[in-house]
Amino acid sequence: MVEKNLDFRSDTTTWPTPEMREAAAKAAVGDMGYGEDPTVNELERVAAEVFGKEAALFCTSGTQGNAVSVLAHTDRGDSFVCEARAHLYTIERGHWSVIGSLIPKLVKGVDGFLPPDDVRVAIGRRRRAGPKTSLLCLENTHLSSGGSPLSPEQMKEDYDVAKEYGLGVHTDGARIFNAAVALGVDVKEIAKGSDTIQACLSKGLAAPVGSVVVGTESLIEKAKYYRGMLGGSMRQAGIIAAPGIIALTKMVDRLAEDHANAKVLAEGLQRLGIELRLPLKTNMLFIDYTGIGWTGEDWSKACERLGWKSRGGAMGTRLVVHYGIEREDIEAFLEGLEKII
Ligand code: TLP
Repeated sequence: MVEKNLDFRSDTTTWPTPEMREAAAKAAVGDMGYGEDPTVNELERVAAEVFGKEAALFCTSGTQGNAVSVLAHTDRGDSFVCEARAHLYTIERGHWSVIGSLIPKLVKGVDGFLPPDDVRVAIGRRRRAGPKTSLLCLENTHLSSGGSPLSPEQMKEDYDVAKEYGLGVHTDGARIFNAAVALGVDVKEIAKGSDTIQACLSKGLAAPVGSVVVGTESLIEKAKYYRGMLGGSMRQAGIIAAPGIIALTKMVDRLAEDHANAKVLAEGLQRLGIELRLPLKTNMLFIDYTGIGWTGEDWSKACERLGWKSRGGAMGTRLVVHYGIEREDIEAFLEGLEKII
């Protein structure tokens, strides 16, 4: 039985599965600072294997995973290239600036994809006199373009440009498994286009806490140093790592259900006159209810009446479909909404 979790705000709101709760309770633990937590070590082994990379690092969150990765690739004062609306640039409190003293060079993406020529221009600009550009950051799926997946071919195109100029590549793969499932490819194929990848365990995969960073031994070693600096060297963390192992080994394929349910939701909303601001690609919808004359407050109140959590913005809002939301819940939501409209 899946515990109902009628919350459209984000897939960060997912609750652990009963199996995860049991695994957490029974997890073997040790001091992670000494490298002695067997469950954390196992999670890192599994993560490296799943992505086909040499090593992995368990981090407290996606933000921490991105921060330690960016720091591992760069020296203070370097610049890095990233998409203009990338989560790590716009939302993560500027760790790259505050801790890394890094200078961002922004490229406007097309559905999250950075056109290779624009990446070249960004790297090349002021190359002789400007700061050293050492890193290209990608985001897959790309949140601001509606959860767009980047294909292995797209990743490779940007990866090749980065390598032409001697840059490292980091991917914010908070939802990289949504990309793999939507594209029907093994995540290893996507991972080939990046030196490090941060993947969240606590979004669609439903683990309660954490992210993994995967990459080469040497980059992971550097990232580990920065994880310690950022307070991420936890102690008996096996308790939170155990659900992470289940996330990686048992929760990936079911993301297809979320994508299918998101499609049912999108079609149902469109029938009611609520538009999609961006094409649906994976598990998130960006909707616009102004066409039916609704305000954000109308939307929030309607959702509250129907027992759902969703915050309406002035022009529309984001709805994320995830574990804990099933087909019948979407259908009941649409029926209720129709009556209110
Ligand atoms: N995204 C969250 C919010 O920003 C709170 C969300 O609800 O979508 N990369 C991407 C693409 C993300 O979407 C997020 C979180 C992160 C990184 C950061 O992960 P956490 O929240 O674990 O630090």
